[in-house]
Amino acid sequence: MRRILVTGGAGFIGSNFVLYMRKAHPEDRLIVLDRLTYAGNLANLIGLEEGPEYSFIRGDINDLDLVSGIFRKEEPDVVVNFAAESHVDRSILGPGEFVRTNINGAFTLLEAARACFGANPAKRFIHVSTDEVYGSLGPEGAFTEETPYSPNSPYAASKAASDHLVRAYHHTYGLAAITTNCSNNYGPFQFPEKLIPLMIINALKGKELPVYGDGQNVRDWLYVADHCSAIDTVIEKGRAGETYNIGGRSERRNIDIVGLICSLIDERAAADKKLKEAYPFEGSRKGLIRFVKDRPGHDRRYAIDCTKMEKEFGWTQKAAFEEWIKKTVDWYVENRDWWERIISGEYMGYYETQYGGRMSGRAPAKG
Ligand code: NAD
Ligand code: TDX
Repeated sequence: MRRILVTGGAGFIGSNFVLYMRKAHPEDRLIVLDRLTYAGNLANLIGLEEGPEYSFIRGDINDLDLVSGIFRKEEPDVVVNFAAESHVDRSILGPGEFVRTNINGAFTLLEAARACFGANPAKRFIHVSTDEVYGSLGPEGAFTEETPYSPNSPYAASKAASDHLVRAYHHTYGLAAITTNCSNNYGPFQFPEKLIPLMIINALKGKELPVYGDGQNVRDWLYVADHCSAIDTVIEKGRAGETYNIGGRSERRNIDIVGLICSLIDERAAADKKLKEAYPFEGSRKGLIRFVKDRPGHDRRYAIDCTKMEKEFGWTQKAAFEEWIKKTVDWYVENRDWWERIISGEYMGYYETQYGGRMSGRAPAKG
């Protein structure tokens, strides 16, 4: 039995990871530490019961006393750090929390891990990072583990800073730390501020669909369960001090994703009388698309080269994008309670700040 401390385990990827591990390794003890910010949601972890296999602790990774106490009491074998402020637009509106959690919080966790794990090679610290640390790509090529860091948003810079700290703790103190850099995730429990859930929810409700700039920006989409299996693989097989890129091998332009979501929802509504009654809409939802003022410093293209994961461990993605985006749309349609509770709260204040002055954008040309 391993004891695994999962920070940020009530967020999108963290909760998917906890549920994934519960099934894949039922013998492990999972300890979730989460501050429950706006993005953390205990409803993501419903069905898990406190006991020998699972505990939830509400707390801040910046709280050294709390974190050190957890390390002493639980004596984890593995830490997986998902806890972060994760939304680029929020980092542009207010970078302070990103520095506090993503840099200082990671530093605090590393300090607690150093005191408890020392240079023990059997005690692993997995730091979950992003492809955004590498900056923006032109039309060709992909980020490898050797690509120099070139972060462009306050979010990306804060993640880059934490990656450097993780590296330094391995090289200086021998901490058995590993960093994973992954591309854009999609799937159940993603907070509605992110592109895919935002577009699904707005399209259902017949609200305008704000596409930044010309909509030609490209992201490399990774289904969240494939990300979870990659982290599981890294925990078991990853080499201390290494970094691993995890990608979806599914590059798509934003405008194409939004168009696809519109078609999927139109089709579902046409086939589902109750859904059509709940969300009446005439015509194609593509008519809701609006090109709006671009995100400042908007990175043009991300793509991950995950050859290292594939060659060293035989890891590969199982989810084909077109199939799993459809399943993701279905999940949001079938779990309206989950997101309706979120969008009725503090989220609307954020939405107004982010989109209120932007919605005068133009619709795409017909055809
Ligand atoms: P999320 O915003 O959905 O969840 C973050 C979680 O961290 C929330 O549960 C929140 O309550 C918690 N948290 C925030 N501050 C905390 C603090 N100070 N102490 C303890 N808990 C705190 O994020 P996500 O999309 O699940 O991302 C998880 C990790 O993966 C992040 O580190 C992010 O940078 C990275 N990542 C995400 C993506 C993506 O597409 N979502 C892609 C690449 C990397
Ligand atoms: O309303 C929108 N309109 C729009 O055109 C939103 C919210 C986004 N976009 C664009 C911006 C990006 O090009 O869609 C793309 C995806 O945007 P986000 O969902 O905000 O993701 P991104 O900025 O690419 O960052 C994500 O992937 C890397 C995660 O949020 C990060 O946590 C992760 O590190």
